[in-house]
Amino acid sequence: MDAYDLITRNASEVVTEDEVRALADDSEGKRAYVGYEPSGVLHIGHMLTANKLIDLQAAGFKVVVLLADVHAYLNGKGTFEEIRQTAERMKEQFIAYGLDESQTEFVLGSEFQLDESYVLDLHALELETTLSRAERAMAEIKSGDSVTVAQAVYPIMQALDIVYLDVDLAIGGMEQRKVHMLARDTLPSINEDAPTCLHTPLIADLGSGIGKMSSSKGVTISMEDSTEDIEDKVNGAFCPPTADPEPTDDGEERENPVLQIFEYHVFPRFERVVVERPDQYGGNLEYDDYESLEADLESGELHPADAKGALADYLDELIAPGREKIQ
Ligand code: IYR
Repeated sequence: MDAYDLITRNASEVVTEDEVRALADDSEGKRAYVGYEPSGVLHIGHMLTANKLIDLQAAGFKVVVLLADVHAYLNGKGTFEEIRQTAERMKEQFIAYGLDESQTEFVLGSEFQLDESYVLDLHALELETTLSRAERAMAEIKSGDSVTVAQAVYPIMQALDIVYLDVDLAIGGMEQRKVHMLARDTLPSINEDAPTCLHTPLIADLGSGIGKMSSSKGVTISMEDSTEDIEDKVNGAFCPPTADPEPTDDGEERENPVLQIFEYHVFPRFERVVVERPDQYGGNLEYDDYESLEADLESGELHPADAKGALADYLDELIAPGREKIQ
C-alpha cells in the first residue's frame, strides 16, 4: 500500500485531498495528532482513531496524543485531580493497545494551554468567532443540555492546539469536523495556516445499527469489558446479512455495526481473519480482506452468528492487553 492509501484508508473524509497528497509525498518527520478528553476508560471510539495513528506511524509520521485535561474540565467531566488520574490510565491503555511508545509523544493540555502566549492567542481567536459558530462546532461533542461559556471556548482552544503542538495533520472522528472547519476558517486570522484534517467514521450503535455508538447511551465496547461481556454484546448486535440495511419504518438510517467493526478495527490490525466453524457446517473460513468477508455475509456463505463469534474473539484479543492495565 502506498503512503497516501495507508494514510487515508478507512477515512470518511480528508480536508483537503491535495494537502494530504503533499504530506504523503514527504511524510518523513511530519507530525499528526489526536486529542482525547480523559474520561472513563478507553473504548472502541478511541481505538478507531488510535488505529489511524498506528497507520500514520507506519507511514513515517511522528504521532502526538493530546490528553486534553483542560478540555475535559471545560466539558464538565470532573475535577482536575480526577481528570489527570484518568489521563495517566488512558496513556497506559493506548500503549497496551499498540501505539509504539518510542514513536508517540503524550502531552497533557495543561502543559501548554495555560501559557500566556496561548491565552493571548486564544483571546485573539475569540474575537474572530461568533458564539453561534462555536455552539454549532460543539453540537456533537458537548456534554449536558445547554451550552456553557466554557463549552464555547473549548473549540477555539482545540483550533489553537493544532498551532501549539506544531502538527501537520489533525485527526478526529467525524464528530470533530465542525471544530476543524472552524480552525481552518479562523487560524489564518492569526497568521497561521489552515490545518489539514482527516476524519474517521463513526460506528453505529451495536444493538440497533442506528445513530452512533456512544459511551453515554446504548451499548459500547470498552477496555473494561470481560471476554464474556464482549461475547454478550457482540452476540446481541444488529447484524442483518448486508452492509447496507434498510432504514427503520420511521426512516432512520441504519448501518451494520458488526461489519463496521470488522472493517475499521479487525482488518487494519490482523492480516488474516479466520472464522472458526465446525466441519459439519463447512469448516473454517479465512479472509485476507474486509471485502471478501462482507461478500460472504451477503451471499449467505457466512452466517451472522459465525461472524459475531469471530468478531468477539478478535475484539477480545485487541482489548486484553489494555484490560490488564485497569486492574
Ligand atoms: N474534542 C475532543 C478532544 C480534543 C481533541 C483535540 I484534536 C484537541 O486539540 C483538544 C481536545 C473530544 O471530543 O474528545
